[in-house]
Amino acid sequence: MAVLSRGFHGRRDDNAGLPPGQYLTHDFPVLSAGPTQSISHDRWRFTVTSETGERRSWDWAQFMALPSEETTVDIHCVTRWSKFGTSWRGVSLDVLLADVETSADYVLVHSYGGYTTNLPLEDLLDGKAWIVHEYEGEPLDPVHGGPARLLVPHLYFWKSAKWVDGLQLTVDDEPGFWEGLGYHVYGDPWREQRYDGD
Ligand SMILES: Nc1nc2c(c(=O)[nH]1)N[C@H]1C(S)=C(S)[C@@H](COP(=O)(O)O)O[C@H]1N2
Ligand SMILES: [Mo]
Repeated sequence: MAVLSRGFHGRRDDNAGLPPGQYLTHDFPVLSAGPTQSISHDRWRFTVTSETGERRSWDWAQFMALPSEETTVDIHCVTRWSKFGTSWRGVSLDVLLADVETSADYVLVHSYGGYTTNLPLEDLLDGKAWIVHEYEGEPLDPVHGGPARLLVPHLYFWKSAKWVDGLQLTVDDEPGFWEGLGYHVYGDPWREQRYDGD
């Protein structure tokens, strides 16, 4: 009798790995608070600004010359869809922040188009976040934030700013776009921190 491997699909077959209140989706929804930004590689820049106003900036060629890595992660949107095993290529924030001197504890992430989102600096460090420019082996589609977006998979996906253009290091935790509209200041999907006060 043939023994069928139940492990072939692994946990992808069931709800293990799904944070509370989430459902699994296999397509890739697009959620944008405004229009898709169209940023050419010529115009693209990524700038880190410290709390003292010191700046560090990369153009596209400089950014692409940095060591990049592939990462495969599960993502969780606060509108309750989760997607397992998404694979990306990008530059770790550990690389981009390596030479930045700061005593700030928070970051306000800025995007082309004006979107912002906030998080503690430590949530961007130690292999937890990337500026990604490829999805599933292809250049990142503009609807999903191309040419480059932030990827912080351990927090709700609204923290993963599309069309990212910089990080502002801040001493205090300053609410970004959704955080200012009542969403949770931190947004841990495992603790179901959807809204302010959760
Ligand atoms: N610049 C920008 N980044 C953004 C958003 C946005 O509206 N603008 N939406 C956020 C939200 S709520 C989610 S769920 C994800 C959606 O990413 P996707 O459209 O690639 O699925 O992007 C996040 N990053
Ligand atoms: Mo979202």
